[in-house]
Amino acid sequence: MTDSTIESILQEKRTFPPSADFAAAAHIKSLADYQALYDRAAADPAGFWAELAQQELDWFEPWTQTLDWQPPFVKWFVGGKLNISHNCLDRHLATARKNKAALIWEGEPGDSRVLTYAQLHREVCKCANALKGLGIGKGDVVGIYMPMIPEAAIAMLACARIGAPHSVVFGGFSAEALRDRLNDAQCKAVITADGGFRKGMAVALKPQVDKALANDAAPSVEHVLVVKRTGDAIAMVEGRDHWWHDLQPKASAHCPAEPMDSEDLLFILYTSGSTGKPKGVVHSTGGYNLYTHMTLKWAFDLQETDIYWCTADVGWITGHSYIVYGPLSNGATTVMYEGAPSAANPGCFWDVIEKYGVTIFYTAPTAVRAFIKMGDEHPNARDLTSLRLLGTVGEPINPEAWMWYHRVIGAERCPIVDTWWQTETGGFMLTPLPGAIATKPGSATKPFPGIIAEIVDLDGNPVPDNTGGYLVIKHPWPSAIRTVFGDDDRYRSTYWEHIPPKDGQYFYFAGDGARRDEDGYFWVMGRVDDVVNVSGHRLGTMEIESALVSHPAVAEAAVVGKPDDLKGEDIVAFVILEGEAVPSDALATELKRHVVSEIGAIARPGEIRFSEALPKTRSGKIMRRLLRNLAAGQEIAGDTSTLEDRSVLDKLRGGA
Ligand code: 7RM
Repeated sequence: MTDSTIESILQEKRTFPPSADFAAAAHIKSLADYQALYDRAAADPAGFWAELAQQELDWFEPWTQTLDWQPPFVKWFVGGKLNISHNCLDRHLATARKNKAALIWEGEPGDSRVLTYAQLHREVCKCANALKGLGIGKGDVVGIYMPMIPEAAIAMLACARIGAPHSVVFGGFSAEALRDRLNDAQCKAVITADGGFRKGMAVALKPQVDKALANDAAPSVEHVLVVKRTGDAIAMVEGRDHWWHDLQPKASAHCPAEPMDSEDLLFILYTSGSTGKPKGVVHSTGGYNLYTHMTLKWAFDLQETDIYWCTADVGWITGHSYIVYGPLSNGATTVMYEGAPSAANPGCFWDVIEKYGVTIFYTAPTAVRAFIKMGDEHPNARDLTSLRLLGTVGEPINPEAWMWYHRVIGAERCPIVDTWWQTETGGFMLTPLPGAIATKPGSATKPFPGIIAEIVDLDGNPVPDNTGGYLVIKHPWPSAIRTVFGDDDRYRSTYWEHIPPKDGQYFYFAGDGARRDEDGYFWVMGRVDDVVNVSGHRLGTMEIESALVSHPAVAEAAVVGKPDDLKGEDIVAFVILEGEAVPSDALATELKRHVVSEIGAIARPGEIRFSEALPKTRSGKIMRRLLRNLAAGQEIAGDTSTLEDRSVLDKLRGGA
């Protein structure tokens, strides 16, 4: 965040209570109702969730134990059997939802498609059978590397249906990043497309898969299933590669959902941390189904007639939980959009809202800021009166952007639901319940019922109101990360050891700094670890450094975030070159391109700064805090006594 953002958040005093009309029709209608739910859940979390799981989901077999908490490992609804694809599809078919739109898709060059629940169920069953035909079954991990097309959701639900955990890799990741993820999860198959459309241009995907699999570099992968989307010519490897349009029509539309254990692995999703390679976050079936269902229903006050649109990509957790599973489990109509905001199409979001009469709209602060820049005339020229609720996620929203969203998009009528959560939490943790909790611009307000959140110091002691500290969660919740795939030690050390357990109390460490005000509202300030948040995308500085160092001209690199008005943060890389290499603009451009090819365009550094040395502690740790000051053009703040060689700072200042 920029200093001015922090300043304005600290001074923010405005509150926006729910309107009487909104509250009267909402699922949770008053602060007293929220408080009662919160207190009930806090007094007996297991009982609270058990009641909801019974009411809201279909179970093939009941569970025998609601919560099994053996810190830091948690299980929910032990022994229960269910299938999330059944809960998202089959159970709606016996109701009036059968012919309701489940998925509305708006493709980039003007394509569109609507699938009713009955149609989506049919497509999912066929895809599930096609996968079975390739020998994919329960427990086999399937990689999904797709553009934003209905087949991405169909593929996810088909995997879930047969008990094959999916591992979705964002379509913007490079072949290298894809290969690492396929290998880590030991994927047996990959579902992809020839390509997709991004800002009006075709972007190739299958050639990236070919590159990832070349020279047997991902030997676990036996099959590649390819959707034809762009129609661009691609190579097909005999025996390995199969066209979706060949297999799908031949497959039977009858495929019973596999009864899954509540704790069976539903999916793996890779996310960045402060050290090492990305972590495979593991989510299991029952708790995840329940929690994404309940949070969407209550925090977005989902009603039967809503047209709900989340602008995320299915490659991120937001797409998993709140484009696919949460909305479909609730029997809602979910909109999926292949496009992205761009100056060339400054009205694109507002066109989609007008075209489909979107009632609930969920996007990221970075998108809001981009649209502010493009001008009010674009939203003002569209009919946005269908909207009744606006959501935001991904990074702290600055009060200026909040107010614009409220005024220009929400016409001062729509509650703004700022949801704080993470890949690891599976669903919203801090969020207003819009009929109950007054909002404050820049605050994700209060914990969802059942979530015990606290701001503590490194010893686990709560800090006073309005004092910065670490955001922790003190009781397990149903959709909590179960482990890091294949690495229980890393799970333990990343989330449970930063703040050591005390008197039997464990602290889930979120990695965010935050404070709580005198009204009990949480204000999340941003990451306290070496993670940068660029346009709401989470990237480990270490991953980018490794990519840079893999270039022959680079000896050493240190990456930090720098405040950016539009993206929240931008990436600045301090680079020390190998002996022969000479700094130049051309080399800087080449290094940026190299990072893009190693990780993907989301990781492209905004700035490369060549330097002769990096500020290090005597134990050899790069002092990123100092680099952050330099990158932001600020004076070096705080203690520099641990610095090994103080002359480095002068060199860096001079060399910048
Ligand atoms: C859903 C998602 C998680 C990190 C998290 C925060 C930041 C997300 C908010 C937010 C302030 C918010 N998953 N973050 N939402 N910060 N207010 N409403 O983004 O795993 O990709 O990122 O994003 O730092 O730790 S994520």
